[in-house]
Amino acid sequence: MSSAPERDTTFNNPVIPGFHPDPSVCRAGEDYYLACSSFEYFPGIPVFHSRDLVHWTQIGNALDRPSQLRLPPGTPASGGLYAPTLRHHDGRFWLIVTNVSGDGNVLFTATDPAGPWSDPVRLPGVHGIDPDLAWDEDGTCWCTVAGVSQVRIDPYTGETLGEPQRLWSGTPGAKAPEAPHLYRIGEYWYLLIAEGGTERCHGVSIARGRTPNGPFEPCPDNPILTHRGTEHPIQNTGHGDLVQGPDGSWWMVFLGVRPRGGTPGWHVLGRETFLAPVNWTDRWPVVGEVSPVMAAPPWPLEEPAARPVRDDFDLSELAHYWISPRSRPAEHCTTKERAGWLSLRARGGSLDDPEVTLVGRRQQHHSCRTRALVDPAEGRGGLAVRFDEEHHYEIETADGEVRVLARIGPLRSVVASRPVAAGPVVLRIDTAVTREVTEARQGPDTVSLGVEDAKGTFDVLAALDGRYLSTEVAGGFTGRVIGPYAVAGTVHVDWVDHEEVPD
Ligand code: 6LW
Repeated sequence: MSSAPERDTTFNNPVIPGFHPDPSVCRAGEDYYLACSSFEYFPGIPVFHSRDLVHWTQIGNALDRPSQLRLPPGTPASGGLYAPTLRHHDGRFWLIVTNVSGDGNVLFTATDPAGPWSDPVRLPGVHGIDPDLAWDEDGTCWCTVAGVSQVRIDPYTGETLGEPQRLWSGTPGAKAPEAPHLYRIGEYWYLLIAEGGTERCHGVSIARGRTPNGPFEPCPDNPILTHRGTEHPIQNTGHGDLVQGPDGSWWMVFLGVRPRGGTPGWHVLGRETFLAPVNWTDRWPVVGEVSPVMAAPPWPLEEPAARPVRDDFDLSELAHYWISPRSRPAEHCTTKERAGWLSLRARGGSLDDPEVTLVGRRQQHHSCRTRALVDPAEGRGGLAVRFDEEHHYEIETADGEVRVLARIGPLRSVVASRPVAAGPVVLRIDTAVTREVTEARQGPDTVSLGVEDAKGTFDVLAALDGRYLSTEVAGGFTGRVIGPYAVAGTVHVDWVDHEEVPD
């Protein structure tokens, strides 16, 4: 008789690695859905599904058409779409988010969170970022924003009903009370916020009241989550959202970063989504210990979805994880021009420009390998690691030559070049995390860029310090994105491999 399958006793944190910040989670029956910020990238607001809160599969991007998301060329890196809130209410899914470079606060609905989502309902009377939605027993909808203030809205029309009022601004002296989420749990309304700023002082605090409008009494043990001032390998923890597990227990998703290297430590993957258990004492939440490897929750974990290394571009639509800066017009990015290939037609911009033709995916592992078979016969392009327009490394090919270029702030350099045989070429970028810090100023990783010959030998043209493609250097709210691009003519890409290389 076959024995029962071994149950997972642990899970890895982050549960959604790579640049997936500001997570908002909701439960619908036995299904869980989660959405994250996406800033200047199109499509925007990745949506994930899980049955166990641990294994998440991207099922779409909520804003995947220009009528939902306009990010003009003037949208700055880390502008665009800030923190969303995702909720399930009255038989439908609701997503509210701030486009800081466009229409401000906008609200979308869907019957299926995989999409399609509606066109936006604008909320011109709601001022502030990090909008939250909560409904009280009589169906009144409250919209709460960073600061923290609240206004009643009609979620169907976007109309504000009454004047905004200030609720609670967090711990006296703590900066940036933001990311509010309001919950009715038992006899209390709980107001969860982030405070301290999204950097190393980040934390989660909570208050409770008898009505959705307060007054709110702060938890005596605030912050209920922070790693500020610790050696913890997961830093900047904050921006949480609470959800009940399948067994009625409570859990919190939140953002964190994993700095690497010497001091001050550099995080290259952006702010990632983590999970922690929550218990209750005296009707206050107590967040459990957070670690890179966590004890599994007390219910069976699903088999994680297979993640193929190779994307062959055999489908008419791109996989959900491919994103582009600000826009991705079909005439510049298509798999319909050459069957089984991705064709990238340059828009005249380079990686230094806001509207470069680039299709990238979030780097999700500190040590990883990305390879692409690129045919430059009709143009110039290659494979890039992008942080933003001022911070990127790329291996580029055209006219029988490959070259490595680096952009670091005001500095731009052709780091290396060499001739290459005409025809399609395998371009490769490896990132290798700094395993052992032997001196204070050591960077977080090394980014090696080169070509691969027919035998798979990696011919490295340049090995560059990865600190310059990190948030601590580049600034902002995103993380590394890796993928093919075109800067002249049309470049065809047969496949892209992206895989973790065990540390
Ligand atoms: C987001 C705010 C924050 O709106 O950073 O970490 C901003 N928290 O809540 C962008 O992610």
